[in-house]
Amino acid sequence: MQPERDAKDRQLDEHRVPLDDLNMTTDQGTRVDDTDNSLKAGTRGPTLMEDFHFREKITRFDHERIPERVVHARGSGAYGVFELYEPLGEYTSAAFLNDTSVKTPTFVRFSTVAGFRGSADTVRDVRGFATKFYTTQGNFDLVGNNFPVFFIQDGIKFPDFVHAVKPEPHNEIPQAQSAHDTFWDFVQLQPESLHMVMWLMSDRAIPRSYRMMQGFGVHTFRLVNAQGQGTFVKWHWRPKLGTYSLVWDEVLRVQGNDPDFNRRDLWEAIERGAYPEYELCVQLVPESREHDFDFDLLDATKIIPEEQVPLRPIGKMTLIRNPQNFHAETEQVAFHTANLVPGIDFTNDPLLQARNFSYLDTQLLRLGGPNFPQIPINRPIAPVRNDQRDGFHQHLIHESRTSYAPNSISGGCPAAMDGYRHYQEKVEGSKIRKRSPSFEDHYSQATLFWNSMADWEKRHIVAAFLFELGHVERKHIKEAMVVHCGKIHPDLGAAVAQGLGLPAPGGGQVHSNASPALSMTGQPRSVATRKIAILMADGTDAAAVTAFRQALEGQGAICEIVAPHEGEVGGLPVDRQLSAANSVIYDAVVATDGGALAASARAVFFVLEAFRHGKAVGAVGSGRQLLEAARLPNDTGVIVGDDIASAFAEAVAGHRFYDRDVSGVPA
Ligand code: HDD
Repeated sequence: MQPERDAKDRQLDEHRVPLDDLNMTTDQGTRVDDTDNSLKAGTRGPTLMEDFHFREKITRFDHERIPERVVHARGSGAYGVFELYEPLGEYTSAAFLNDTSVKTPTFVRFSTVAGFRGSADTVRDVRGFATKFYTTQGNFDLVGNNFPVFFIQDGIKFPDFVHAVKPEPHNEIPQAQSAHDTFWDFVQLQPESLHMVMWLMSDRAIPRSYRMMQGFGVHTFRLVNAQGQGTFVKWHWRPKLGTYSLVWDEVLRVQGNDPDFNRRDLWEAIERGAYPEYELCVQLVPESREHDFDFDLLDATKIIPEEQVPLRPIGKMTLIRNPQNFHAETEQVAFHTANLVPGIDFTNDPLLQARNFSYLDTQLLRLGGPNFPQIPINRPIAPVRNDQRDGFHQHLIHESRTSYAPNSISGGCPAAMDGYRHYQEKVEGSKIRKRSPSFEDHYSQATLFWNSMADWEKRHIVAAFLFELGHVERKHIKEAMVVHCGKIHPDLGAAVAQGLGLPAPGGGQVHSNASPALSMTGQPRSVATRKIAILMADGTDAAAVTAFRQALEGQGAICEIVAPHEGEVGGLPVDRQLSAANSVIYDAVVATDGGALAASARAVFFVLEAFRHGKAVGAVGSGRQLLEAARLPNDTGVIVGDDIASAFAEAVAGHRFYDRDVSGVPA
């Protein structure tokens, strides 16, 4: 079913250019007669200056690029709609958080952080999760990430951090990687980043899909009710499909097989009508409890464990529409942490305070001047009236004879009244360049994260440290990191030291607290939208394949027939030929033919690789011969038989079998 059209969608109609006129024109609307030959003095003569069409065409081409975002350059966008579950008037006066009948249009941009615009999607990195709510009171931007903490505590360190993680300055290597000296040099000298680094080394940094990752506002913000009372709030997005990740070895291979893996996944899901859903949850902390924690609420390197302050679901966002033009919408969207509506305010988190400067500043450069809020994707659905004027690319014709306040000529309009009121927080202090002592503990929550991980998650974290530090050239950086790891947990320190061939760090005392909510175990399970490769060949029993396929597709899975050639096999259309397919772009694989495929090294590799990455591997009918040819151990998640559809679906819904021993699997 097509989602309803909302106010933002209708507003964009005035800017859309349909392909309803087949005649080409210049930018001035003059019909073009020939766009293949420049105007020349004779067929072999020089091009003439007066060829205005040639000059316009080339000039426009020369100016097509705008600066990519200095961070989060690679991203994908989608339109959505936010629906509130229950009015929150007790905490906030924000209209869109008070009226459950209102459907608020949104635009979301997911992104990686470090890579350039053309880098691969599946890299070890933080993912941006930025949401623009087009509310009736103006735009509210929730510019978050898929980790709940950040690398630094004070925004003045942001250029240092970004310079360290970006490619190194002398040779611009490596692209979209933290596995290099300058990043780890920064980390070893700036231990406030360690908690975030634990998230970065975990599988959270390699999400299976933008549809299967959480989002966090990170900072403590403030809700303010109609009486002017404040409540601290942390924002969380929780994907309905659960939070799932790829495995590292797979990530490396997806980069080559489909660098657009996450982007394509989001696009295709929305095109297919499998609209991604995220629940918006809040952690609410009364102001009276501000100092009740063993960390500072203003410190963005800390979470409030869910066990201490539970998550309260307040609404749901559904992504319902793909953009129509990447540049116009996804590239030109401009987020800003200071785009707020009445009822939502900041705290003094020094990272947030810095962001409130940086985002406006960066858009001025990136989008070429102060009128970027008039770009269609950025326009609020609320009316815009003020005395701000002129500048490059002004699109509006202000009819008013005045552009100042107060005025008597325009009846005093536009008048500033009944608008956004900043929370009246009492502040006092001496001007000082110093952090609060309450920001000093950099290890406790890194330890909390480690303690909360399942065994497989711990193994992956250790492997990630070893991969990353294995790419570091300078020994003193590795040594320092081993010491930090030991302070986070002696087990982590010992494992990393062992892999790096360094002495185990001295064991310190660490706490044993855990926050089970931090582990990715126990996620909602569903086979819906999971992609399954059905390996088939000429001669496969098509009826069995069709029955299997229908059973899986009936539950929302996406099945693709992969066969040695295009066209048809057994009367069924082939989706991909084997030489153009790879197991890493699927969630699971089922073999349905034994003969031809068992003799194909590529098919054998296909199932071995899927097995190695912990995926469900099935065999129907003679398909078991392929599994035998691959010498697959009879392990968990390997499902063989003639009626395996429901057992296989159950295995796929469980995502991965992380406890398989794959050390001897040659793929
Ligand atoms: Fe930032 C982009 C998220 C700290 C400065 N940031 C950007 C985007 C996201 C975040 C999701 C991409 C928005 C989009 O899709 O267009 N940033 C965060 C989070 C942070 C954070 C969750 C910490 C909690 N950022 C941060 C700091 C600064 C910036 C401390 C500077 C002091 N961020 C920027 C920026 C960017 C940006 C330079 C680049 C492009 C843009 O803003 O629009 O201004």
